[in-house]
Amino acid sequence: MFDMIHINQVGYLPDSEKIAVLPFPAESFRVVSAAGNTVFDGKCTKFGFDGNSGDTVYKADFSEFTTEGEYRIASGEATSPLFKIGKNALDKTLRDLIRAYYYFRCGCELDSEHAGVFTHKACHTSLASEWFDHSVEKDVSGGWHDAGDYGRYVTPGACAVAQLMYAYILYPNALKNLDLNIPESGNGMPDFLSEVKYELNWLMKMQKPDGTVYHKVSTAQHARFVMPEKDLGKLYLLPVSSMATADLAAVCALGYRVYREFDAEYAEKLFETAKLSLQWLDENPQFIGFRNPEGCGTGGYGEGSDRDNRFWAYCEMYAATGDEKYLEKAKEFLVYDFPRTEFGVGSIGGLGALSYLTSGRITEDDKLAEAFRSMFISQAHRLKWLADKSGYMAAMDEWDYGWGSNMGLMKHGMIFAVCDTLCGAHEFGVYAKRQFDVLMGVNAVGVSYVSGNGERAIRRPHLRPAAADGIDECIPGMVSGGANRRPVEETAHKYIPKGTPPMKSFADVVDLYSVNEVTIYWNSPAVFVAAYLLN
Ligand code: 9MR
Ligand code: ZN
Repeated sequence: MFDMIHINQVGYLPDSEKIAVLPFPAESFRVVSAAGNTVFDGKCTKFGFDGNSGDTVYKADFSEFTTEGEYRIASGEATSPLFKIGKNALDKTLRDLIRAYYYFRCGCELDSEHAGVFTHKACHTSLASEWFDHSVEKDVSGGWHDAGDYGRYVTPGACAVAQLMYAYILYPNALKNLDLNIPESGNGMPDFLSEVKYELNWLMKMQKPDGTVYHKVSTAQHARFVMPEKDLGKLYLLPVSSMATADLAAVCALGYRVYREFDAEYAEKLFETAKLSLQWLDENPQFIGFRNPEGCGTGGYGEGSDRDNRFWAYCEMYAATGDEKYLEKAKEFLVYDFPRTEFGVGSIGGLGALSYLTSGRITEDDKLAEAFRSMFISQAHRLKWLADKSGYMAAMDEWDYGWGSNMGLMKHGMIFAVCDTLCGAHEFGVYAKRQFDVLMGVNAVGVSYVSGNGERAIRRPHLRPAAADGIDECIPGMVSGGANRRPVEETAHKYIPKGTPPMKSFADVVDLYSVNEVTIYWNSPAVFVAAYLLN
């Protein structure tokens, strides 16, 4: 085993904090240029034992070195992957993280002009039938595949587009002028919003005339590892849920706020869609959960309650309209004790709080706004405490290393960013950056969890097109689920021996869906954090 130095493998903005982690005893380190010259010398500091990795780590802080260029960190014989220092060091990563959504698109051809080598024919374009009444057929083509599988599920889709729209609301400078090279490029709307619109259009198709919303559309079982256009199984619309109904109302009301300035007619359509679902929610307070019916094996995304979803929907409608009756409704849900700082999937009340704080409707000593801010701040204090006691500066406890742990990591980054941007708690900003560094390689396996970004980036995610396309190179910009201390696959122990510490419970292996899958709602919090850093 060779010694490896862990670093953000894409790099650092010149003035940003820069800390490499060495999981072995070291007194000093060097910053070495790509050409092999030492350009900076520094002393390491001992951090000590890190429980989640089992490593005793040393840190190399070279924040004061700001010269743009490409470097490695070296100490003795050990080196780090190559990384950049520069104003543009993170640009490709942000763009790739967003362009990943183009690769997730369903229902259209991905052509070589926009997809490069990762083309495929239009997929999943046939009509879908209701699961319990096949005679009811509907066109619900479009949207993004959820993940490594080809299902399209409303609640995770709503969560992803909401996080993306909030990234846009809070960090427009990083996003509005991006040229994403998608078919809509040049149409007068920021490319970022055109990509998000692709999913919103699909979400609206999932609404029934009475305002309720189908929970998902998928084949009965997950497809084999084939290209999407080869997945020709019959498509089914699965029963409506009150979570899907509330989430659709919420994202459409949010979309109304975001798209109004670019396309009034589209914004109006979003608004009418939101109103229809919200009206159903008003008249139907009962919880309609979701469980896969017998014979359906695709993603379930069940939830135990819809109160957070309903709370979020009313908050968004208030933000969209300023109508106090929606605010009163939202407040009614605050008697329940769902988390107020969760940005989804599954628990989404934090988006209601974000909605209120960004509504432009809060007054100077607004009590509710104060309450939401202090909830974000107290959550950030807890997370800061975790990050400070982590050798890798990860705001993660042992239990956070479960299925999709990188979503948790990035959502914690979002909390820190929100504290800086909306709560006046600027001391948390650097912690958002540190979570991003962890994702990009400052972690116990020395892996960049974003495909195509970093010398040691993941290459074999559990992603059907990436595995079936016969192309060795991986589709870029995909965020892997990451370390999972309880992988569910029978073969997992071959790659991750029993007793492996939580932060090391990772393997870049296509079969391990509970470790190395990718999803639209694991990319979205990473987009949010990267946009925060680049705004
Ligand atoms: O992300 C989900 C994870 O939290 C659950 O434990 C797991 C099992 O229900 O399902 C995950 O979601 C998957 C979904 O069911 C289907 N698409 C891929 C998702 C990520 O693995
Ligand atoms: Zn498809």
